[in-house]
Amino acid sequence: MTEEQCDYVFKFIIIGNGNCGKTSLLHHYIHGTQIQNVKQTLGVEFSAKIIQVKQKRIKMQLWDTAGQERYRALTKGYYRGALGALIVFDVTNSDSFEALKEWIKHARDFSKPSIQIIIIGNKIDLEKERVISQQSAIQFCQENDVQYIETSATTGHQVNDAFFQITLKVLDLLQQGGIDGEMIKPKFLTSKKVDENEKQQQCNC
Ligand SMILES: Nc1nc2c(ncn2[C@@H]2O[C@H](COP(=O)(O)OP(=O)(O)OP(=O)(O)O)[C@@H](O)[C@H]2O)c(=O)[nH]1
Ligand SMILES: [Mg+2]
Repeated sequence: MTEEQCDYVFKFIIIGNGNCGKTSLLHHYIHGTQIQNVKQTLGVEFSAKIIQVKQKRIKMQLWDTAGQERYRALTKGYYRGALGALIVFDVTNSDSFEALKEWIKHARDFSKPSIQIIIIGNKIDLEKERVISQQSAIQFCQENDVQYIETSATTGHQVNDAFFQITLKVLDLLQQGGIDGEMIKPKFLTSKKVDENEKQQQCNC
């Protein structure tokens, strides 16, 4: 299926502290396998996947960002237009959990307050090293009005569900009238509009 055959294009950002498994999760989602020798993301990497949800064909644009502090200024530039954020933390790392509040704020400040958010507690295969309980993560997410799911990019546990659920949330918001439908049509539908806008801008000069 090509983008032209899709009903909508949704932009998603994948954010969270470095080393919590963002790239590994995305790789598992796209390829269905565990990534080998994953490298720290430098800046931002783009992937895409087309899925069908509630009889709608959706192209997911997936922007995997570097979690390292030094890339923060660069990655913020990619939040614009995102309809959904997958915010990942590592259940074996309390710093990554404590940083969630700031990541949620970034998502809402640098895209739109209406951005849909799912928090992903990753690396649940490392049971013995776990320091953030499921209960405390659920409580945090309830208090901050965001969804929660636990995954393992190593075993693949609930990886598809995480991406599916955030897409569903965006689609629900769209169907409730909370998103401007014009903004999310496939490129071939909007390119004409862009051309017209460009012409108009030229005329005004
Ligand atoms: N055991 C286990 N290890 C994982 C899991 N997910 C990722 N890892 C490991 O965690 C390390 C970091 O994974 P990445 O996917 O590079 O993390 P990231 O969030 O993309 O990191 P940055 O690109 O630096 O922001 C790698 O060694 C992975 O193999 C998981 O679910 N379980
Ligand atoms: Mg990465």
